[in-house]
Amino acid sequence: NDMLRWQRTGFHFQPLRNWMNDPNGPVFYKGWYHLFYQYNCGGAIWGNITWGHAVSRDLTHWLHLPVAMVPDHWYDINGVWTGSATVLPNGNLIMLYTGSTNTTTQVQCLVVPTNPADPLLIHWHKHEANPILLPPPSVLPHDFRDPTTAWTDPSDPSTFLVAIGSKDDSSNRHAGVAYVYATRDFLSYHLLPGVLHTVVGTGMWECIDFFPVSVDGQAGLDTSEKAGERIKHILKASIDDDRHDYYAIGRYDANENKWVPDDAEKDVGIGLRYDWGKFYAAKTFYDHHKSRRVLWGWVGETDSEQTDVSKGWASIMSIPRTILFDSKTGRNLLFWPVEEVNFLRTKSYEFSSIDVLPGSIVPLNMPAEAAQIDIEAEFEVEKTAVTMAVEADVGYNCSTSDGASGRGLLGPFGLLVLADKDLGEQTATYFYLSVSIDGTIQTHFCQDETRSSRASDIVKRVVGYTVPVLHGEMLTVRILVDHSIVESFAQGGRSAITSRVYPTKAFHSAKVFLFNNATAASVTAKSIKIWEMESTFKQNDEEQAYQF
Ligand code: DQQ
Repeated sequence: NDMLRWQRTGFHFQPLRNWMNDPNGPVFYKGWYHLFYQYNCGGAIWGNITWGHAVSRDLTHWLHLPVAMVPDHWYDINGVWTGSATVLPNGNLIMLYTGSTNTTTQVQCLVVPTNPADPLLIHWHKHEANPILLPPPSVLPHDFRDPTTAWTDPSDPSTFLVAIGSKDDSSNRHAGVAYVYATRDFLSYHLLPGVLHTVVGTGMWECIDFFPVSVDGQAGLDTSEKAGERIKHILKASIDDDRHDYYAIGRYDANENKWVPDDAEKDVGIGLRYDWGKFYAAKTFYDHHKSRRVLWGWVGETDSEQTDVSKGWASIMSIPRTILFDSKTGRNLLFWPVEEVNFLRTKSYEFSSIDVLPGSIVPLNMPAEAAQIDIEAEFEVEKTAVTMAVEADVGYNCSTSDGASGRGLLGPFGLLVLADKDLGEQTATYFYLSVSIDGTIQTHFCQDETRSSRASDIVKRVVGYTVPVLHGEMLTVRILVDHSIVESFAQGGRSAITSRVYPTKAFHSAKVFLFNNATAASVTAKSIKIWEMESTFKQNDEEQAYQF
């Protein structure tokens, strides 16, 4: 029906129909960005996993291509699972992926373009030697998957290293593990002694990603960039137990096959997340065309499987995000929509210096339906209210709080999007300040989904975490709203939150409001810019599909 059709996005990547999950093998090759993804050709739920494929010139407009790989060998008959691309020093491209075999053992497989001269990479050849890597004896057959992009061994340029995620349940460790293999030809592999990293209690590590970042925070780095004084390495794991993507910043010593986190308390699986909302199985690639590292994440549905079947599709990809090290804090990454997203901005609306008094709501008047928009807003909190707060809401936690309807001295305040005119439905993106007795201020950045839809068969939560705010900085937020997805970024991307939302009243008449539910602090929205966003797909347009 009309409402379910409306939920399809205008400028996010999604297949024309059916189920999608993890992004696979993203790469820039001969002038085209390629995105592969876990795809079920047969329906809107997980199963029969193939690699869907699409290409783009600009990471925003996509051409759907035929599926790149299907389960057609004993070693991947239960699914062509997640994998990564590696561009070799000679420019050749290879893919490694996990096959789920006829006995559902997880094995690693090699695939190469049938015609490397084809920039669209339509046809793929599974190597005769497959599977090229089996689980080592100590690893269970279901705990060995998702090979990373390979990087060059710094001490031997003809050797490549690949990480694979696993789990170690010996002595009740329930540890996530990253193994590293060395290979010269991608056909025979040698397991390096020890492990790259492991964290007790975090369970299976899916979709590991491992890459360098420059501490100057300027440009992205090639995956093979050697470790050094000005370089740190990021290790990311998708934690199967809680379905979130966790990363940590650390140092890599290739000789020792060891990566060590800067802060053991913020280790992989227990510390920072790429995104505090619905976002999983993410993967980066180095875009040598624009010298940047780009992140894709799978944003699943939070409605019921039955609804997914009725609408005929499930899942969206996040907006591709550039990743940089935050040289100002030195403790986190920055996630920001790729610059090409700005080129989709059309009509704009600007507001400035709007005072939002404690307990008030201010509509932002825009003539059009605000269902496909990009918002940038800056807030300033009344200083005296903050300095007079002796102690306020220490221990506040987005996920256990009352969300946007709660009332504290210094929060919540922010924006309501996809709201209907009487606010029966609304998705709130907000800040909330807490002050401890010694005067330390913590800023929480949260998204409240609990009133995003009147429908009941939906998971609705308050999500978010604290975000670093440096002295003299305003509170800033960017929100991408696209029908059934709200992607928010605070403080230039120090924190990101993605929500899936399914308005039943606000659809076709979505509005934007400012709100301040604090009891003590007045808030000024210093500047707000809202852009309508161009559609990159025509809704349900079969013509967009590649003809062959
Ligand atoms: N999805 C794939 C696996 C991976 C999981 C199967 C993560 O390779 O571990 O569809 O979502």
